[in-house]
Amino acid sequence: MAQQTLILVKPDGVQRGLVGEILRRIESKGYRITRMRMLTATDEQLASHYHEHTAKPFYPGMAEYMKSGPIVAAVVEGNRVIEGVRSLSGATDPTSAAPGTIRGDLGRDWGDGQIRNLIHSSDGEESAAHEIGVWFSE
Ligand code: FUP
Repeated sequence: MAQQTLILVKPDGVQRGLVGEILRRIESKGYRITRMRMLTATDEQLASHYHEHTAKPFYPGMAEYMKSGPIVAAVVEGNRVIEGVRSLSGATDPTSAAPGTIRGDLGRDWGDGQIRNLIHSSDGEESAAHEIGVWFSE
């Protein structure tokens, strides 16, 4: 089976009308969307998805941001898709993310202290399997 990754178009991406543009970049690269849903994240889903970050000082603010509106969760497939979608996404900080990446082209600092970087993508096979289970549990 082809490798799978989990992506989230975060609330800023949905609110700004960038779902199509973000998914277009992933599909145009040649990867295949095999599952997709729009939902509003719960505290439980976020705590599981971000289990590595829940004890960090930025977590409460990030959780509020992630619950601030609907998100789009998708499973994306293809050979080396985890590495490929991370590369398309760009660095965590949208101000310094390279031009040509989703975060670099479409994101910025909005001056409220919260990193709003449009997309999440899994960083390894283990996290991809865990995260697919968080957002597609049924
Ligand atoms: P990334 O893998 O690029 O999505 O980034 P990380 O896993 O390091 O961080 C996950 C999310 O935590 C980021 F998208 C934004 C948020 N974060 C903060 O809000 N503040 C920080 O100092 C670091 C990360």
